[in-house]
Amino acid sequence: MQTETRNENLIFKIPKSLKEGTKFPFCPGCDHGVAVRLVAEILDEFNLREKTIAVSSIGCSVMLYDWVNTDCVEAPHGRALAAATGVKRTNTDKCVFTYQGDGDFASIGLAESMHAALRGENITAICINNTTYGMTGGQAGPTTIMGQVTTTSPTGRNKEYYGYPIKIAEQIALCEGTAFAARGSLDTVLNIRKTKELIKKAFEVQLQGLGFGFVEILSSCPTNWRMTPQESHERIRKELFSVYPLGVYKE
Ligand SMILES: Cc1ncc(C[n+]2csc(CCOP(=O)(O)OP(=O)(O)O)c2C)c(N)n1
Ligand code: SF4
Repeated sequence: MQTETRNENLIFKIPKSLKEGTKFPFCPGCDHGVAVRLVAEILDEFNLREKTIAVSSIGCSVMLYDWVNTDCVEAPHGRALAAATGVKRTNTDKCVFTYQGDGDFASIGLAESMHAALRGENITAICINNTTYGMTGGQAGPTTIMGQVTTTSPTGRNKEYYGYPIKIAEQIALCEGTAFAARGSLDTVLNIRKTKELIKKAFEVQLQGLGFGFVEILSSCPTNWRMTPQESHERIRKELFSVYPLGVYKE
């Protein structure tokens, strides 16, 4: 008779920093789930679960509050980094991070985001760039690329009517208070691994008290892009990498 051998290290486990038994809150194939898991794995690895206060925002990223197994506050409508500033300044021994969409971070809350970086707040900020307002139905957002068709740019984004997209990581890197700014992607396993290293760095600078740590993550929105998950990852490679190059912009 054959004996079954199990290598426990190869069995996928839910990080302790995520609540077990929570229903997957995102659309099938959405990369938000991968991004949240990476953050949770890092909190586990740094043994930060008991010391962390998460700040969720508005948009699909708000689902973080149902899922993360740390203390959490919600600061909707672009105010995540303003709220996180207060949370961190009154709890200097805690690890504080925000989890925001590109619309929340770079349009609705651009002033709050930019000024937190300029002030060098000792906070980690994660921004999911899916080039659209996901939760509200796929409208054009600050990161919608030129020519992209959305529900509010039915003939594609053009400079005359909509202006140009914002390159968030590059802009945040220009702020003097920024200690770390980078852009990763979730389109392949390799890029997921690299993105995890970038998020780790953004937490490390906070733990070392160096200032604002930021990672922008290129992420799919299969529902509003009207694509399969596979096609969405293809789109990231074909259309987004040239506009939003991956890499570290400030360290
Ligand atoms: C000032 C303001 N305008 C509009 C809205 C409506 N709103 C709620 S969620 C959302 C989309 C957020 O999109 P994004 O941050 O890109 O996150 P995603 O849903 O794509 O993850 C919008 C526009 C709002 N909450 N506040
Ligand atoms: S609408 Fe888009 S970003 Fe939001 S959960 Fe669905 S696929 Fe993800």
